[in-house]
Amino acid sequence: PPIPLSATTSFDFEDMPWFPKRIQDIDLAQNVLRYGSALDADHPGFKDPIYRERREHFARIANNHKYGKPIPQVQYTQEEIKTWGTVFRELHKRYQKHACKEYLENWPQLVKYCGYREDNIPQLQDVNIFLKRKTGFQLRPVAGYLSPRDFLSGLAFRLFHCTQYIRHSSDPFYTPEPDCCHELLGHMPLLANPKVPGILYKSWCLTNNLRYCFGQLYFFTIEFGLCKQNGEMKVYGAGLLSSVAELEYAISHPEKISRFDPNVTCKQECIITSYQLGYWYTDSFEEAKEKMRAYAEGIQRPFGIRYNPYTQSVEALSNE
Ligand code: NLE
Ligand code: FE2
Repeated sequence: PPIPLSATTSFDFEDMPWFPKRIQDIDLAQNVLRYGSALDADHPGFKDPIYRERREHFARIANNHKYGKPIPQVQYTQEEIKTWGTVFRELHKRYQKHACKEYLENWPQLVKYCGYREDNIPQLQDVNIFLKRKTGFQLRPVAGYLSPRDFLSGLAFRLFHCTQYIRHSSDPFYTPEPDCCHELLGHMPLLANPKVPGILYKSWCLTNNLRYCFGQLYFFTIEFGLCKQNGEMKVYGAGLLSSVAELEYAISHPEKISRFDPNVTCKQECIITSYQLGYWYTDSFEEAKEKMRAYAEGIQRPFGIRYNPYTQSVEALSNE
């Protein structure tokens, strides 16, 4: 079994590209890839100066955040709450039939403890406190699409990066970026489920040379995955569970849904600005976890790595 590297061994983290070793190092791993505070031209909010200003406000909250500080409360506008309400109502009609059971299980608690309602956008800090207690996950505000590397690094410390702004009101049913509807309705119910985290979230991280592939697998499971339950196809991917339009699209195109196989799936291109070219399913939710575990075990690394939950830091281990 791996043993901690002692001072006498020559292995040195300095030989590796930098990555966070302690939870507070995550403050230094915040490369927002797209949009951020400067929106791209094809974004529905690009021509709306009020929306852009609002996004600046959210970007400031995210950029000023330091690990351990509470996430500031946000006073959402009437228009923002209306957009949320539309998304919430329309998705709700579909969840009973299409969402996997692990997703549905936590709704009553999210309503009770986090203010999940059609007329209220839950506050990230309330969800943060709830999650910490349920599964040990913590949230951190982020200004937009985070680079996969930084996003996966956060997961190593059970830190999930969450956007806090909402999509533009002109298109409530699909947005290319993550937004609070996506985080709160897509991700939180599964992150709050103690049966789920484990391998699906945990060991993405710290596989420096293979992060790219892990990014793809994360994308086609956690973001867009499906699984069978009682013989029926169910959705667990957050990108589908937060988009009325793509959810409808995916479930009405069974020919686009193939059996998940990490070695095949990781070659498929991730599409960020429109629907996916294909989706992947497993025969059960557990099968997705098992396949990921097996895949992660097969990876060759120059050193082993262990997360120390007491110090919330990572330690290198000799592979001998
Ligand atoms: N397309 C999704 C939605 O409209 O909710 C967001 C995807 C974020 C990866
Ligand atoms: Fe997501």
